[in-house]
Amino acid sequence: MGVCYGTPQVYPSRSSKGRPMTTSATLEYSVPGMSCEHCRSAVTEEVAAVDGVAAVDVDLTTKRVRVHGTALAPDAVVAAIDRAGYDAEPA
Ligand SMILES: [Cu+2]
Repeated sequence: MGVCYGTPQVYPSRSSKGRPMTTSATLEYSVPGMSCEHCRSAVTEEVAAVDGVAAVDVDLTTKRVRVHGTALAPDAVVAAIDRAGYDAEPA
């Protein structure tokens, strides 16, 4: 006995839509040596060249540098600030 209703329909799974495994993050540093627009552009220029950096925010009032990006390497950011001529402390 038994009735065959045909092959069951199989819907293709769409779950393999791959997204890159990168998480965006913001790093913040205290750079007390910054005092003017020149400092701001020097730091911005160096940090913007670091891999993964999407945006650099320099606040001269609080002497903070905020770095936005994906897969950021904190060491590389600190090194870039150092290249610009300033000391960065984790904030
Ligand atoms: Cu300056």
